[in-house]
Amino acid sequence: MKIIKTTTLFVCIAMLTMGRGFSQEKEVKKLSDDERMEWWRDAKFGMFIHWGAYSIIGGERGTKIAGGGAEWAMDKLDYTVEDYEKFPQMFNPVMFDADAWVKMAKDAGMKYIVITSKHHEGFSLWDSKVSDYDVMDTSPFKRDVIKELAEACKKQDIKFCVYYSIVDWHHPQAQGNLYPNYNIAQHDDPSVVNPKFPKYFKNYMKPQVKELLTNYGDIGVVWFDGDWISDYTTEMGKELYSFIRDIQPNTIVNNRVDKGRNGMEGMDMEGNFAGDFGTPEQEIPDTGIDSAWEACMTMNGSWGYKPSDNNWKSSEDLIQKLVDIVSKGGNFLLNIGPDGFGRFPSESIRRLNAMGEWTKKNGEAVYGASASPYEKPKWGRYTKKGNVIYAHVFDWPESGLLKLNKDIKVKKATLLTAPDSELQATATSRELLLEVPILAPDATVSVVKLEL
Ligand code: H79
Repeated sequence: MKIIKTTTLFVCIAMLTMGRGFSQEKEVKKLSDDERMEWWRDAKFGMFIHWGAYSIIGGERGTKIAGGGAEWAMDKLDYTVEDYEKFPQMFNPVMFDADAWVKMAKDAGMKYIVITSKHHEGFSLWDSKVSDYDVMDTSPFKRDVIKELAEACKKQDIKFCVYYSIVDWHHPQAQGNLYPNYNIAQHDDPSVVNPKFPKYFKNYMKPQVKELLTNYGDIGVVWFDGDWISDYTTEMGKELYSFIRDIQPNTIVNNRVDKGRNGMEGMDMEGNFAGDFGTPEQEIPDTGIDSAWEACMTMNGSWGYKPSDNNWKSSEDLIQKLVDIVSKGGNFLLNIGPDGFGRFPSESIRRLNAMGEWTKKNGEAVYGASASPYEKPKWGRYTKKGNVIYAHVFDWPESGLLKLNKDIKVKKATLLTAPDSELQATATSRELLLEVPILAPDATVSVVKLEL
């Protein structure tokens, strides 16, 4: 990561918007990289939202069901650009309620929201002046989704962030001209490029990103995707990164803004690449990583709404994944795919509720915590915060004795949910044995607080 000196430069950003909410002039203090990343490092848990015209399709066309993510419906179900346009033309999610969405994220213990402002399909969910293929001009809905969500986030004090796809299957200067004869094997084929792509980058993509950064208040993160296409270059990536930081100096940008990402594993290869954090997709690294990273993951197997996919991860699994990620120094960006009416799937809501119950009781061991210096124990994970180690126990010991790493010099041990009753510890030559109740305090992950 780049080191930038702390400056006290004050940057004046005039946020001129048509509507209410973000039309104030604001003095923004330019933060050091460390300060800039602080909220994000501490947040640990965010909500990804994949929502677009594909949410109407649900990954199905006649008897055909798209394999993998349903947000790829246009490509996987062989729509032409013209055929596909009918979906944005019917996008009318009358049940969309930004306040309710944000509240569900907050109640789950999530600290930020990343919404797909435009996915690969090319349809923009905000009032874009450089596009007619947006929610105001193409759809009967005519409500600026990004604005409503940004305002709801501001009201409920949760960071608002946007996903933006570099890939655009609709724009004629991007991949739009390739349909319907485009197939998945061509997506990263260096010979399949649009010579006009630099025009799309300059006259469409950058102005769109600028709109998102000027009309909707503070943007916590800009989360790019589609970095793999051969049309997109590292020069464009670096230009885009500084373009964003010039508009909003404290915005965080993921590493898919550049070309350094090492596949789905998500961290950068060796080299000089722009971007503030790595983006493992649908996987969690085996061990801790020293630089900033965020694992994004689906609750079933699809990012976009896909009712045929019932392969839901259990709430227990999701809570343990959150702990696993935090114990390795990362963030967890967990996805929701609302349907074409604007509803979260009930299966997702149930899982959010379970995670909220757990984080409400055990949040102290997660938010602001970092990777532990100790080896991964057999029964669970460790996280660390200042002078405290939290032992997250997935498999509660039937013996009533929890085996801790012998290097942990415990001054005081308690269950996180019972701070008044101290637990007894006995050191042997090989381990530290902690006497714990026979019954696990939490069915999913019980947390023991170890003050050093
Ligand atoms: O938005 C979600 C997915 O739709 C998006 N990223 C998450 C956050 C995503 N798009 N594509 N992929 C994930 C998988 C891409 C796999 C790739 Fe390839 C392998 C891209 C290039 C090589 C698949 C195979 C696409 C082209 C060839």
